[in-house]
Amino acid sequence: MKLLLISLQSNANLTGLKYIAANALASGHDSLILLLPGYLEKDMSPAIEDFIRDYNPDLIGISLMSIEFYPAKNFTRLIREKFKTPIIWGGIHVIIQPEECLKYADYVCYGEGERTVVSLLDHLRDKGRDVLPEIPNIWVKPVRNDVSNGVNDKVRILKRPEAPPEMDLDSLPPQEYLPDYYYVYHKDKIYNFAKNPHLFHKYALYSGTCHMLITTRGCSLYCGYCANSFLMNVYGKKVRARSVKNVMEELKEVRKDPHVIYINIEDDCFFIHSREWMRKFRDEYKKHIDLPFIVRVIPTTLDREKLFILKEAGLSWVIMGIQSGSDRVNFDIYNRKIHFSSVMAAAELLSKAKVAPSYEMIVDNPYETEETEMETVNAMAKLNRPYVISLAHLTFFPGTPLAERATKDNIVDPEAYLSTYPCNIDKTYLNKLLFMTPYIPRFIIKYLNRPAASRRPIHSLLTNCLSFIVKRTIEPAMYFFVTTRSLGYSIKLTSRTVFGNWRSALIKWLSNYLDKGDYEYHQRLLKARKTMPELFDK
Ligand code: B12
Repeated sequence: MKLLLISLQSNANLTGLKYIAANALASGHDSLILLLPGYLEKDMSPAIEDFIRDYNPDLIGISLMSIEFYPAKNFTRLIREKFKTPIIWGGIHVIIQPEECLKYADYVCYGEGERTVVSLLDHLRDKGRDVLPEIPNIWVKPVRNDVSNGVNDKVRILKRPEAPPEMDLDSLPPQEYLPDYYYVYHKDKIYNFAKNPHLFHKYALYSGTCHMLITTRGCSLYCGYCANSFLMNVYGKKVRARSVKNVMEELKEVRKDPHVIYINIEDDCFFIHSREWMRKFRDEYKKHIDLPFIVRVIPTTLDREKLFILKEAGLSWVIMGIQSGSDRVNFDIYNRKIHFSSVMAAAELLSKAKVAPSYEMIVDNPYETEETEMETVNAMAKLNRPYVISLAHLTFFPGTPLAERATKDNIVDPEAYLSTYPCNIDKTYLNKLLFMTPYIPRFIIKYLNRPAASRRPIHSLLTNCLSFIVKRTIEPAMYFFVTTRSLGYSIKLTSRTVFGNWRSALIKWLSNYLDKGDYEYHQRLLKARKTMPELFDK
């Protein structure tokens, strides 16, 4: 059977779909992945239509995060206009809104897709489409959707029981860096990525110089804003881990591509691995991979010994979620039971290990007060330097405890999360100041960090000027400095990173320069609201 997997994400980093495709292939089916970066057009391009017709899939799978809901709804309509192929939707948005998604797809996958999709392909092959599948994780509607006649949302939904999450992650074929079954729609044509690596480098994050992987699934925290707090209800609380051997199998293949100069481990909490795992990882990684790498850490799990083991293996960047400098906000609003004192201790360790620290903060939270925002600026100014900071706009994803609270309190537009890009943050005085905390002298921060009532025009002027300069010059310079420092000031490693990454560095600098967040996505959405208003109807 032939499976066509589609992503409408704007970049080419697709972990989940690569896993699904690899597993379908290993189970004797055929599979292709097609990336349609941000496709939100009224009509289907002839190149895409020809591609689907030539491949003639038995099943089309669409993967979506919430931000891709409108593009997925639109593209499903376009498929229905031309083809009769059954469509399954999967991904995080489907897990949080299965019933809504089933208005558009024939099937939705309520959970992990690797084995589920194979069971569905087997079912379609053996019993045909008219027999309703009874497959764990697959929700289905007895009557076929017909988008041209309106959606059949009145029809009873058959919810099949959930499949247990994959406990043995090692049993899944590892994802590849650039599989030969991966295609992209670019300038009205479809290209095979492996045959056109320059295109993969164009669409992949960090120009494809970074291979992204996950070594665990799940998280040890239950933060009120995070999808993990919802996923725990589906997958359970246990964090599932891959073995070092299995991770190395993936990385050894990736290492063969000279374009890859960094490894980016995307786990929510990499430090959940035992010290023994870390030691084994260090030995194997140094021997076979020996590239700088990035991990994410929860402040309370940052163990000194593990950190130094990883440092010996080549750890370069550590991304740590702090979210707020106010314990009140972290505890009472985010349900994140981490005192700022633990953050300070973790930051001190990172500073001793001379890794490059990047701290993630959540802003634009309607529950915050000016006082808690100022507290955050104060707290962040106390952390060991150097570090860089990234701010994300608080998005209320349905299903999360915080979204439920905000809906009850009536302070959030329940549809906003479908078009909110976290990098588009509000340009408020205190957000600008927070962004500058790692880069400007502390006495200036102290001088500027004051409530609106006591601010004078000079404060706003100074903050605006400094923020302009910091974004365009000091922040990029700091990135360069912390990277170089984390690489032990090695000229070889630094020049490889700088030259290898020049394109993504330039793009980041330009987007900082223009200060527009994800401008392109917003423009596309605005245009679609005019040309296809029906797409946005409930
Ligand atoms: C790695 C990661 C990324 C990577 C790669 C994403 C990818 N598509 O692979 C990158 C860096 C690109 C990324 C970007 C963003 N991310 Co992100 N990301 C993650 C993270 C940490 C892990 C995802 C992952 O690899 N999981 C492991 C794989 C195996 O699982 P999976 O992707 O869920 O896929 C499985 C199932 O969902 C299902 N499935 C998936 N697709 C399909 C399709 C079909 C047909 C079927 C049947 C099944 C199926 O089967 C898969 C295999 O088991 C999650 C957190 C989390 N815990 O999920 C956040 C998360 C998914 N990201 C999130 C967000 C908000 C974003 C951004 C919008 C914002 C940002 N942080 O910048 C951007 C948007 C990207 C875009 N659209 O352009 C949110 C999404 C919430 C939501 N409701 O949409 C999450 C959940 C984190 C959170 N804040 O709660 N992200």
